[in-house]
Amino acid sequence: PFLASLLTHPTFIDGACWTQFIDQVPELFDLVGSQNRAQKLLAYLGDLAVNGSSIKGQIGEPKLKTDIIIPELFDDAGNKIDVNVPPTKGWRQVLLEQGPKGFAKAVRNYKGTLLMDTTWRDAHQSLLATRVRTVDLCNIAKETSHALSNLYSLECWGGATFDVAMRFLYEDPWDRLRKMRKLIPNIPFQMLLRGANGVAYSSLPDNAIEHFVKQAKANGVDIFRVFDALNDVAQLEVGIKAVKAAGGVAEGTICYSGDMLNPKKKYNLPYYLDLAEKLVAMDIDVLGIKDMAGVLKPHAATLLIGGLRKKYPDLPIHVHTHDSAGTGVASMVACAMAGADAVDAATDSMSGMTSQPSINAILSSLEGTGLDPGLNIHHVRALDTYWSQLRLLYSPFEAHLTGPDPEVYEHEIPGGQLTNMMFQASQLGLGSQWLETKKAYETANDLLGDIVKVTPTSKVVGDMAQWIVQNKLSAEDVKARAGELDFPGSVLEFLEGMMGQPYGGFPEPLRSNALRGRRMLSDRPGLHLEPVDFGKAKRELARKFGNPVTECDVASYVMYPKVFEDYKAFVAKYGDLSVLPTKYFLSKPEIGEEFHVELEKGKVLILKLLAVGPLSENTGQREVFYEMNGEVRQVTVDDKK
Ligand code: 3PY
Ligand code: ZN
Repeated sequence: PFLASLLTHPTFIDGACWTQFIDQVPELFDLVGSQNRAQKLLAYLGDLAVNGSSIKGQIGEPKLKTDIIIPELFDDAGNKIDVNVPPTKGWRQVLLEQGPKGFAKAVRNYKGTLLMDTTWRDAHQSLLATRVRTVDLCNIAKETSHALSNLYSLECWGGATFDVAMRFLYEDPWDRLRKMRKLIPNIPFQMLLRGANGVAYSSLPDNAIEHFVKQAKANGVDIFRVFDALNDVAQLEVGIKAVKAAGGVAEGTICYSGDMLNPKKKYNLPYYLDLAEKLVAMDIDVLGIKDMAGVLKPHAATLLIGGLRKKYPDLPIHVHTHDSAGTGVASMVACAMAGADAVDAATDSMSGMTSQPSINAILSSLEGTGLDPGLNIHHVRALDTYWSQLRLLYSPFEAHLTGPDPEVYEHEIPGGQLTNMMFQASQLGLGSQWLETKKAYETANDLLGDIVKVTPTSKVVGDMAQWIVQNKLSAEDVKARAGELDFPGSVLEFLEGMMGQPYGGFPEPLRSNALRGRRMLSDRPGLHLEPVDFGKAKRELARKFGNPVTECDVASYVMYPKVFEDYKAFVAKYGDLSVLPTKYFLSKPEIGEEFHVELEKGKVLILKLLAVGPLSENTGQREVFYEMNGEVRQVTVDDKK
């Protein structure tokens, strides 16, 4: 039909030149575009119907069998709130009107303790393998903008979400950011930036970080929590400078490690106060304390935040924790009492254990203290009904945590990693070996010099722990045989200095013995990396995938070249699947079950699976029949089973 319309179109018959023709009658190409998209979507749905889901990490099908019911919000007089009208102004307006310093001042002057909601990033990174998709965030966005209008921020980007979006969900993380931003104009968006590592697993050239942060700010991020996995100040500075240059709020962050209450431990109060001083010297807007493993006990929190508050009366302090040991609420309340300006929490259904502490538990704990975060508890609860349904939708990614892990004070495994490692151990049926792996994690950490453990150094320790278990090594074996053992790649990279310099230096002679002549950096890796040639990267992308190439594409490619290329290849084959409801992204529909996909505004496909044909012995393929907007369509699929 397209060719027929084309050949008979008057402009075409008139002999108008081809490019003018494209400009004048784009509707014909829209038609082709959407038919093409529909066909690609069918290819995905057909494959899913024959071979099942190929989404990495998925076990089984979603437990939720119905559509998610979107909660309604009511005002104090009992009237339903129309979420389509603009929400109440929030802290983002303060930021837009007064800039980062004015925002920081206003936060400091606020009498309550503000909250950051981590549900859209860390909570699902920690509980559901970072698998929550854009469509499910956007579906609750307007309600969120009304219900949580007084949030300090909504953490919704960065950390692992960036690569997981492309790698496993076949989504463009930038597209997610823009969509969320459009729907939530009033709450500051916060991202997690791994300092000089950007959102990758080792250092990038400085200009890559600058370019990335500039795009992040331009596309919607307001507050950047900048940390370094070794608390290496030189590495932190790269990220902080990039944020300040882009005009974002620089939340310079200290990673809390070990146990400040134990005088024998390496990281003590003077260490943290000294680090804070170095961050303040970089003119940060907010000081972040990041307790990635959930080992900041309430009394330590009182001493740490109390000490910092006394030293820096005008600097906003924002604290992050995980509830792995079950002390998250107590610790966040202690921080609030000691003078923190903002603490982190997650919606109840997505809170607890390796995630953040429950928002309602914190709200209730602060009631009557004069530190009220300024949120409507009924709205907070209403929103949670969405997330409790969503958790069932994403049940294939559950790690089935059963309770707090009191051993976290010993092994110090960060929340997200703890879930991943438990998940892997349970998938492999390694019940007792899991206990061994946790012990080996401690051993690996000791061997590496008791380092700060968070992405990417936590991966180094995790890889080394698995290697110790697999090779049945003791600490003594590793030390004695370091000159001949084949260490995991990430461990060598760490020892080379590619993740920065650890506090107290590298362990010797282990480092020299393990590296055996490889490079040994004593300053920051960025000084040794060639700056990115963005023009060249753009030309490469144009050659591989055609024009237009956006700055965001370039940023993704620079951060994760292979992941980006694989993502583009997937999209070329199956189209943009971010519009497909999650239930049908993860599992096939019942025969005859009707569902809708809005390809773009106003272009809705009504789909129904009619039949999956028999296996052809000759080709190893099956025909899958779908009804699409009333017409029968068929797609041929390789049966991979
Ligand atoms: C990340 O870097 O993704 C983290 O969540 C670290 O805690
Ligand atoms: Zn975290």
